Amino acid sequence: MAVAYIGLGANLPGPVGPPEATMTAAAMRLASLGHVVGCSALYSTAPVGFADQPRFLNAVIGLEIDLSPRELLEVLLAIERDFGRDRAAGFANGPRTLDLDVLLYGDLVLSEYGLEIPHPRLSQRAFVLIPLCEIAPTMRDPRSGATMQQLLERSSRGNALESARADVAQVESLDWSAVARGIRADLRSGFGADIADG
Ligand code: PH2
Ligand code: MG
Ligand code: MG
Repeated sequence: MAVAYIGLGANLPGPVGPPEATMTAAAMRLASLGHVVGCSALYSTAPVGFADQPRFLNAVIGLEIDLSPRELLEVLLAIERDFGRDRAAGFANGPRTLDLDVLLYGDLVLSEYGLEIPHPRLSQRAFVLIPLCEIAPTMRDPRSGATMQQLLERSSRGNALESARADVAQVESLDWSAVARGIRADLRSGFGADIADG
């Protein structure tokens, strides 16, 4: 068993509806893969890397799973496809119906074809670090030894943390809250009860 943190992102409508519907349905799919140890709020984020596209919705979920990193990647790619992701039609940093990234997998450091863990751009991306810090601020990046909180502070040293936070705004979503509450209810009834609320 390992605890993996998965980043979710979406900024195009897909088969189940707008990005908000995709994110909530994808969160339920992820929850079914293992035992959820953390679920962030939903964030509306300014696009990074390619500006001329809609804002993204982003979130992070922590999952205790019984899958190898490669098996997890394959499952995430299959879920992306189920939610309309067409990699042949897309491009790097471009718009997508659903993006599921392995951010961390325990303290594993791995660099293989198509799979780099921790995620290579983890430490630069406020849209990942802010939701990660919400659920696991003291977790350490196995490469640098820095905590997620430290990575967030360092990433926004050039521009102010305030402006990084303005680009990553928590959104109220009844659907997402319902899913997150359901996941937390599972936590309360299971062995993750100590991290249920927050
Ligand atoms: N994903 C990217 C590129 N840029 N920007 C935001 N705000 N959120 C994302 O998830 C995102 C991005 C490539 O995966
Ligand atoms: Mg990504
Ligand atoms: Mg991806």
